[in-house]
Amino acid sequence: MNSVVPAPLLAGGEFLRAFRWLVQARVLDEKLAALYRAGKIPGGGVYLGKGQEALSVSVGVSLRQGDVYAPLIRDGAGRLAFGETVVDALRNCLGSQLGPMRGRDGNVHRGRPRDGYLPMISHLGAMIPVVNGMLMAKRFKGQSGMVGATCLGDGGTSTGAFHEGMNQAGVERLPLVMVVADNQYAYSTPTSRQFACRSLVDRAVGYGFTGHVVDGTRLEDCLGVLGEAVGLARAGKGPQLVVASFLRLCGHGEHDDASYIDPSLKQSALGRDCLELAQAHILEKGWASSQELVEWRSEAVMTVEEAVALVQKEPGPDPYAEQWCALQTTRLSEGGAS
Ligand SMILES: Cc1ncc(C[n+]2csc(CCOP(=O)(O)OP(=O)(O)O)c2C)c(N)n1
Ligand SMILES: [Mg+2]
Repeated sequence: MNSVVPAPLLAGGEFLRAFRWLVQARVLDEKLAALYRAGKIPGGGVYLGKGQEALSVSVGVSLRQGDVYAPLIRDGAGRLAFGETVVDALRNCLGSQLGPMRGRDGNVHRGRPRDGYLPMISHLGAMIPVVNGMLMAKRFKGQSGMVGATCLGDGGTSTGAFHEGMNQAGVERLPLVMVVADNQYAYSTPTSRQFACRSLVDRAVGYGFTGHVVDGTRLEDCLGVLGEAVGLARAGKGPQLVVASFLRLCGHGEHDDASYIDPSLKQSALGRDCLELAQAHILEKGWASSQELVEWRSEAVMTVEEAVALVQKEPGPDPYAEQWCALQTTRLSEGGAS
């Protein structure tokens, strides 16, 4: 059954908290793009979340300690809201030995599994069975009240891993919140070449999930729907599928100019920038002044600049001196020391 419950009214404080993570994530992304163009990112690509931060941050703020979160490449906002620091993100991207993957990764495959924050394997559905496995392990240990959330793009829903993971979560009635970011393209493939159902939320019925749809450009709606979906999963109401619609406001990665994106989509409601809409919402509600919005952005810029200055002085990994475990939490590796 698909949810038709309207999003609950949000208090300003909750909205502003999420908004500030959104701004921090946008500013961090902008810096990463600049560093990439300057040839300062040793590990490869930079993938931005521009346009989908409202959805991403809503996942991060809806989870709590003890939950499992497996973000994907466009989830910088959710990562920060779930507890990743700007310094940790930059250490990973700039190859610092002190980063969460000890300088072995270089972009988005970072995490801290002991904190329930999983390093990404792939963008195309591989994390669903991993989250399912963690939720089942917690269940076998007698733990309850936790939720696992992971994200996927529209293209990722065409994969076998998505089907297997969804089916397993449905059969086991796991507290999984599956968040689909339908950003209209998988690399350059439009959704018309990706699926033939009316909406991806229709798939919820087939897998035994409760389905939710949300306008991913509106932070207030995303917070309401994610809060509801996470609450239902936590209360033992089974797995939840949230499908959010918006447009990817950037290339697939910083190497891609996105010239194939249909210009009419950019002009449509899907093409609105969630950051601009959230700012307008704050001003309309009187929760902050224009001056405060400017100051918050400046603070976010300062946080990023200070972190870059710190991390750029840190050493990279020394291949002769170190053991090859990628994770900083080496006890998670086979035979690893504490
Ligand atoms: C098995 C495999 N095939 C192809 C790729 C390259 N690839 C990474 S992301 C992506 C497109 C994903 O599109 P979507 O799921 O819509 O997510 P979005 O990029 O829009 O966030 C592709 C083709 C890959 N990582 N793995
Ligand atoms: Mg997509």
